[in-house]
Amino acid sequence: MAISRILIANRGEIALRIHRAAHEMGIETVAVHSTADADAMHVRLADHAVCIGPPAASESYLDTASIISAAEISGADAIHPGYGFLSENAQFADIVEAHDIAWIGPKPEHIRTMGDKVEAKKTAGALGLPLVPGSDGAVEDFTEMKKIAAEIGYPVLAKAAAGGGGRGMKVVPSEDKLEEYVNQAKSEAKAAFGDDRMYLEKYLGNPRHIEFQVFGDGKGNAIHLGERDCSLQRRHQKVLEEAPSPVITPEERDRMGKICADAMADMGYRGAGTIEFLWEDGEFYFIEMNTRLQVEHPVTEMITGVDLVREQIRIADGKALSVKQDELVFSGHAIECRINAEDPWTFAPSPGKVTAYHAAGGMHVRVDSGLYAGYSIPPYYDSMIGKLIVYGRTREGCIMRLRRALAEMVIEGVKTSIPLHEELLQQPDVLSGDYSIKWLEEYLAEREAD
Ligand code: MV4
Repeated sequence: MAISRILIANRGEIALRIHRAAHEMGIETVAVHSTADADAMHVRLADHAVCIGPPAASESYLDTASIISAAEISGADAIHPGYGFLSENAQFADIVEAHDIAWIGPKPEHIRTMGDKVEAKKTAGALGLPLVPGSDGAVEDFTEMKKIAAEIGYPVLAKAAAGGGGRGMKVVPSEDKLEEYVNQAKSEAKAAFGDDRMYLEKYLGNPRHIEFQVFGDGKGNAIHLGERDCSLQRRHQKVLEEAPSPVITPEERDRMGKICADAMADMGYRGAGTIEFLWEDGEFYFIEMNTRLQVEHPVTEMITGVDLVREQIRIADGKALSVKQDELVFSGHAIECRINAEDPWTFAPSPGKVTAYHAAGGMHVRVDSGLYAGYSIPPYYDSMIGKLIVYGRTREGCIMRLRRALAEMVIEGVKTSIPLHEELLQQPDVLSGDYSIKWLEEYLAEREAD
């Protein structure tokens, strides 16, 4: 039976994004929401809405039993998890499938494998992806660790197998600090994940973060949709993303993209995935794979014309990918600015009532947001309230249009990161594309000092 009613197990702009794709395919939607989100735009637009609990995510958006019950009572035949929340929870994916509900996501086994960073790296290496030099799996004792670190060469980076997003990570400058620093990372990992297995990598001092979008049909066919450059980030939160990367040539894109797509075909990967690399001195080094749709997916959609959520739904419905690799054309440039309800100087969250709202528009301008005048941004969740995504035939044209669009945006009543974006788009290094993962935090530290 074809998918006819999708339960959206998420909130905010991504819930709206999924609703839009579903309705364009003639599929009904079920919004599940906490009491704090009863007035959300996607809840109004959805065909059905079920309140699943109080504001705390642990009692609503992360409550698997409530979500499965909502799917059963509303007659949903599929669940889309969006990003965050339950999107990379293999056990939840198992439960969904055990209830004969289509899971709009990767096979649970692949979510599980990639969630364990040691397993992910082993798998990636076996599939032919280039790795950061480091230990072959988790390392137990310090004598062994010192031997491996000496071989790799200091500085090394100790990473938690259960980590990701920068937690349980520590740079070790020299052997005399190894035991102390690894023990710090271990206790952080133990507290955060209940798992303190550690592995070692060569520490890359000034890399870019470049990730490839991939898609598999779960039957041995896979494509790549090029890369995104997400180097501009603060405290592991991306701020602005672009596609293509300013430093990747078409030849390099084809070469690495093919390596990624072949790897996904080999593993029988299903659905959307992102293969994350660090890039330094012209070389790619695999670090992690995300088995979900990502916040920044629209920049890829802008330069390929492919609706990634539509593809996710098609694949979950047993259909083929709607585009073949040799039909894909990468055209022009796209940049996304994440708009957060926060102070653009201190980054303090700024929830509250939106007293006026006007979205930018015009050619090649996309605003993904559930905001409207009179809406109250609840204080319980992530501060991202929308995304402005702009396309141009060239990177320069894209930046000119993005500045124009940012100037058109009106969000009153709360502070937003729009002024930060306007400032960033005046910086010579941003304009030239000459930035690494360190650039933004160094820039903000200088701004602080001035
Ligand atoms: C690294 C690295 C340098 N060398 N691995 C941060 C979170 C996790 N996704 C991997 N991370 C890093 N791994 C080696 N061998 C630097 C980072 C890193 C980082 C990576 C991508 C984007 C932003 C970052 C900010 C700080 C550190």
